[in-house]
Amino acid sequence: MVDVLLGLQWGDEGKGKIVDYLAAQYDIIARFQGGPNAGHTLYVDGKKVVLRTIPSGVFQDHCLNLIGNGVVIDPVALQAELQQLTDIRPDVLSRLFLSQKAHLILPTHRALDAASEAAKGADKIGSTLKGIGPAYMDKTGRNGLRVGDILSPSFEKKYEQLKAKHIAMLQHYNHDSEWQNWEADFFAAIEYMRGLQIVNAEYWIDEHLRNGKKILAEGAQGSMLDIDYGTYPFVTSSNTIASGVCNGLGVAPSRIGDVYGISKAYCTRVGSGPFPTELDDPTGEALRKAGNEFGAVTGRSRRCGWIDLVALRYTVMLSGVTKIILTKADVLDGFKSIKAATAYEIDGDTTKEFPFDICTATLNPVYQSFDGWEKPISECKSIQELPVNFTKYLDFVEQYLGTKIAYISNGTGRNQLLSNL
Ligand code: 2SA
Ligand code: MG
Repeated sequence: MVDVLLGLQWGDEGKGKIVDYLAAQYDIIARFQGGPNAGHTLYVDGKKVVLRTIPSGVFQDHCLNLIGNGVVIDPVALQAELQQLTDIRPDVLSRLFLSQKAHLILPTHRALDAASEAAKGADKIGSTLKGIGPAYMDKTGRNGLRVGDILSPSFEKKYEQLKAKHIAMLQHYNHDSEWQNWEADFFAAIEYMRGLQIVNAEYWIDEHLRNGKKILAEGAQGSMLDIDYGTYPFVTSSNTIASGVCNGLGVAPSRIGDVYGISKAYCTRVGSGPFPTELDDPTGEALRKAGNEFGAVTGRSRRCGWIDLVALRYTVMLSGVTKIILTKADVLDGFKSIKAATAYEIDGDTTKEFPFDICTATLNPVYQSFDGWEKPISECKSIQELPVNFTKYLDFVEQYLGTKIAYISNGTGRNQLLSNL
């Protein structure tokens, strides 16, 4: 079976720490969507490492790591990341595999991303500007270049053809860019990638599954950024929910096992777009400070607010989540009172459904309040030690979502993860 781990909010739920913990139980960790817009933070031997394209199993000596066909790869970013990793774990390359069907991010994709965002002005998406959107556009537009193409003698010709199209588009945008200065690095990185293990990934996975290997599919970004079900158009360009695993790895639905959904005990969003429970006040500021809410890739400060159970119930439903993992619960330690949105009030009507017109509706969350807890949960070593008020909050969330909260992360430390199984 292929188990899935994904974010249930707008990204940055703390997936890196959880996948690093769960990786011990798996033989293979596979990324199925997104690209270097992801930032999965791990602490290895006390050192902070941010993974962007590489699966989070690289620090487990027994784990193989696959970058699946649903991922878009920036060769330059991949090479830089791998060089940093091989300093820490020299054997990383022998355990890394790339799908030949994964698409490439070209220098001109990055230029187009910047041009498109600049043209949107105040309506900009808040993209990480890594070229993600334009690369996926070329994929669905049937113009893209894939990893397998780099092994063909006609690669440069295909590259020039696609680049010519991009140059025409950039002229339309009339946007200044230095993409010409990025081409030398791009081709050096392509040469580097030719030395990596490029595989027919759907057969590779099938063979491992037949041999009884356990695979964990590692999601990036979050469910509310899904291209189909997120807060469109303020989303990323891939399917971040569980169904993305089938397309992004070539795995049949009948082979999907557990779906681990990660949610913070509160909520954050980076970039533009609707965020119903956002707190643009001192409480939001206190959450940002306590939770150190700044982007792993771009360093951007994250918007903060209370947990949104309407949105969570929606994403738990979309992915058929079997186990919830609640992260950063300790961040709420210092708060006297904690809230959870249980419904939305829109034009006098109350709903528990996530609405279509989320971008235009005037919406007020309906909140349930909880008393803060008597002692810091960061100090608890087991579920039994948790303060009563925290347990009340936990039970409420579990019942609202109708899904088990299997683990609670109560600090950044690798051992600060309480099992509730
Ligand atoms: P993009 O880059 O074009 O896919 O951006 C489109 C929207 O998706 C959001 N997005 C993210 N949101 C949270 N975390 C992300 N990854 C990094 C991290 C972000 C960072 O893990 O910390 O370092 O700032 C991520 N990637 C994309 C983005 O904000 C847009 O709203
Ligand atoms: Mg992140």
